[in-house]
Amino acid sequence: MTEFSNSSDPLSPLDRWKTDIRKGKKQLAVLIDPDKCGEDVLPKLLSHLPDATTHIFVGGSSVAPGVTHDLIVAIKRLVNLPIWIFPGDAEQISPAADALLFLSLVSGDNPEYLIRQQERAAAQLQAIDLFTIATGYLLIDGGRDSAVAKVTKTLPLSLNDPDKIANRAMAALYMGAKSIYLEAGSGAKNPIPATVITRIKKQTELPLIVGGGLRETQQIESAWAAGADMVVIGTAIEEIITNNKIQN
Ligand code: 1GP
Repeated sequence: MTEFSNSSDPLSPLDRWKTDIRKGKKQLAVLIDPDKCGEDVLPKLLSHLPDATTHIFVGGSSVAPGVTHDLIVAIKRLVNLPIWIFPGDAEQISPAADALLFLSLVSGDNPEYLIRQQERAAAQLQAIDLFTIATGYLLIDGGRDSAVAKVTKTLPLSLNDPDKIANRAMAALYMGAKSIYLEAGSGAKNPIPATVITRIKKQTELPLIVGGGLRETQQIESAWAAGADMVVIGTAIEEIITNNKIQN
């Protein structure tokens, strides 16, 4: 692993992001799940990215080995946006990406997603050139069962205990996290509330990613206004394909 990204940007992906944060530039990441988006529909999907899109995230809860890499290579041929891996597990690492969110699921108590997957990832990262962003990943109750909870066999943090959410995020900071990801779960009924976003941003002062259940422009702008530095949308974009809204 080196400190440099694959792009021509002299700044690392993290330093670029922090610079943008200082300038007040909010980020929008579109999540592409290799399980739900094959290379056949990719050109149509990418041609319908929101204008505000700054990043592409690639990853899913259960993706077969090799699929993520091939999809990243295909995306790179079609768009000139930074591609960050948002991995469901260590099989989704690819040197073709610009950065890897090195996640630790600190909301849960399952060692598989606190250190074991990370151990597998570390074994691979020593042999490739991929920039990593250590990220404390917190699953918070979004009002609906989530794939993350199911796959990781962890419970989301309750909104009734905001101190616990804050303490888990602070624990991630003290363990060396460079960013925090507040996740309501893909397709969440209730996105992360503004009060939680504001508190976690204020307390950790780390670059903050927020996702899960965001589909309207107004919701995205509210998350940014509350303190999110980067907002992630997945389902809303996937529906462009599944609803056959894209014309040939
Ligand atoms: C899931 O936060 C992301 O990990 C995106 O969620 O699919 O609900 O947009 P949605």
